[in-house]
Amino acid sequence: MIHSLFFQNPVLKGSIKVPGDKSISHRSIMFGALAHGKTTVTGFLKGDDCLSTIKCFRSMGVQIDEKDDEIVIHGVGFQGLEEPKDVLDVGNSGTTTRLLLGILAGLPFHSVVIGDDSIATRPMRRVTDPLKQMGANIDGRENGQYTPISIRGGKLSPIEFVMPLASAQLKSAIIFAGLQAEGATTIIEPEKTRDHTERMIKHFGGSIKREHNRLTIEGGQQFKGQTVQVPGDISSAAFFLAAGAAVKGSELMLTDVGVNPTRDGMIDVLIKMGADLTIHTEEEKAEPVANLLIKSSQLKAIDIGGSIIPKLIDEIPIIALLATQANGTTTIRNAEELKVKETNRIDAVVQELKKLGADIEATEDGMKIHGPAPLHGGRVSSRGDHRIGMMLAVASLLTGEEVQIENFEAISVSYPDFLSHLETITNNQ
Ligand code: SPQ
Repeated sequence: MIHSLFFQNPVLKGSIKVPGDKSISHRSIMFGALAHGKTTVTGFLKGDDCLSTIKCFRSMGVQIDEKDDEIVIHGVGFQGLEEPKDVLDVGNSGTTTRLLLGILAGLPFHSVVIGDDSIATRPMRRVTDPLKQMGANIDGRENGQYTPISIRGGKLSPIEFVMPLASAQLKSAIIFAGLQAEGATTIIEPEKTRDHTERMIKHFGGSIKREHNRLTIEGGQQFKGQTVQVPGDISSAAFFLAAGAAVKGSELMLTDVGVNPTRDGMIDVLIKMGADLTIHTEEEKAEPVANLLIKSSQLKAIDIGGSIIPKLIDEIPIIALLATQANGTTTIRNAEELKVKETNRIDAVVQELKKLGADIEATEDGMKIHGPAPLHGGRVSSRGDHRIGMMLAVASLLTGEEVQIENFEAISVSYPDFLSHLETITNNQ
């Protein structure tokens, strides 16, 4: 589907409540299923990815009721999960794939995990290799690198695992396997990655120890059903934070946004770039939450790299767009993981933004963006990647011309209401 956007002299005003956090929504279903008793989730993201997670757990015999504003999971514990009668289809969701493999690794039945064409290109050996080392029987294309992946779980042994890359999905998969192993599993992260899995273990009555970047998890823990409140997704808010910062005369309030310190790199970047951002922190619950007020201002180029990268990895496409409007050259380094996301996000960002007039170049592990550059209309493509689609929609606000976006429907993976939210804050209807 091609979507045409045209905003003449837009000014963004108003308030938006972005949808629930995708990472937390996935984990709420998983922990709800693995706990005993009822879990009620509010603020759940009903995007395609999280709905895939629901479908997979229903296929393993878990009753999950979808109500208007809440999801109720009737948890069965690890041992209560049943062998699925059909393949487990994760759709476009890397998080579902990798975390699910960690859960399946310890379950005494056979299952096959498949996904869409994008999932079939995403590397899985990072997860399947250590899970095999722990005792799971796993196979897949290219020795377990790509889906379809078949798995017969088994008795797991704990390992001490030094993660070869900073990935919350890899860490979480090993945590789920560690919860089923006999004894203590240790995981050492090269950089701190999002810690929603660890927070949820504690929220569901379990324990996990952290000393610096070293995590220790005991096998055999039992979880009890809980109430989970999912905060707004900072990765979705990022599109409006960038739009509010870059579109002249704008003033936007984003309410109830999750500001977990392992996810808030976008806030640091905005502040360093000179954005006019005010943070009103709310009372801290299982996850910290804030209201964010953004006003437009002149932005300056910055260097982004090192330990901040895992805190803003999914925001790099929209940060790159923001950098096209900043004074000077912005450099993004240490972001080679972008090459194995829903698309190669380095190529996608550089090539699609160039079509709109950006002065941007790809580097080995990131990109360089020279600003400020006037953007113009044109025909671009999301390449089937939700974050590229939404970044290009925000870019259209800066062109004053028509921008046609191919495969725009990909945005439903994480933000089905994105367009209607964009329209409510623009003044050209
Ligand atoms: O689920 P998926 O497709 O991997 O989603 C993405 C995204 O942009 O929404 C990445 F493409 O987010 C990942 C994120 O990049 C979600 C995630 C998580 O919930 O644990 C962790 C990050 O991935 P990784 O590979 O660094 O662990």
